Amino acid sequence: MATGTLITVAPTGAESTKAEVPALPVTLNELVTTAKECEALGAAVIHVHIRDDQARPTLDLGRLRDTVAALRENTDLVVQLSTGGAVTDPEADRLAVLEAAPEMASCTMGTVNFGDDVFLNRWEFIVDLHGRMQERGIVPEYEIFDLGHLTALQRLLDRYGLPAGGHVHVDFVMGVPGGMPGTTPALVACAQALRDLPEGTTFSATGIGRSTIPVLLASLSAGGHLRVGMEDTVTYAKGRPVDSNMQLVARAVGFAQLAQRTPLRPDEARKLLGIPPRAAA
Ligand code: KMH
Ligand code: ZN
Repeated sequence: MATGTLITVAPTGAESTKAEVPALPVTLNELVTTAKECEALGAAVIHVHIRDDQARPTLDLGRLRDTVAALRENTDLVVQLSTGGAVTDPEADRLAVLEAAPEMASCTMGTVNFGDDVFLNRWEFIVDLHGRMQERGIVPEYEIFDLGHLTALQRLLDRYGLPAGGHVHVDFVMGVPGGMPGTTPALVACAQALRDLPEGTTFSATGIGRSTIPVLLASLSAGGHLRVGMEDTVTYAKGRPVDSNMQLVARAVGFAQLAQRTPLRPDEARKLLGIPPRAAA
């Protein structure tokens, strides 16, 4: 049973526009400020999507490298780059994200309908991403949008071996229109299915939109960890837009403390996830 709570902040995402969500951090300055404040509140990992000068999603490698460097310089957070990008990003650009050498990167375990779009993750692409992360010592977070993605993960690990660091960590992304619902029964089904994955596999969970709070509570009670942030949640309560990522992290910290599952510090998160300590990296 987990004791501390790993809190990941996903501050930006690729879906919301700055025009519609003015509080979204889209510049490097805004991202670093958000990261520092979220770390001070109790986040240990940051899941990063970046934007260009027009605030559009980009996978520009130079910007990704600058982002990794700036976050490392200004925080102790575990930096997890998104290889999911936006639904329009080509596979080659998504693979090239790894050249920015983050400690961690996301790896989505299957294709899923994504609102009116399709988030395409072919098997061969997943195998390639997994292998490149192994070669580079980048620790994956396996993104699970549907129950079957866990079966795909089992197949991946059986055929191609454990990830860098040897620990398996998954993130249930729930409530995407086209994926699994953000409900307690769905979370319990996923948590149960982890029995077929390597012993010690850990999970975090996030619920998109109005499933945010049900998923947060279900994950804490099932021994899971939390991902929160404006990538997934732009409404704090009915009719009330989110003011900032800090507001969402503060709420998650409050719930974790109520559950007597104190937030993990970044060094504790590295230990949990199989990432070398920063001084030794
Ligand atoms: N933006 C979504 C299409 C990830 O970061 O790896 C994909 C996503 C998953 O957000
Ligand atoms: Zn993402």
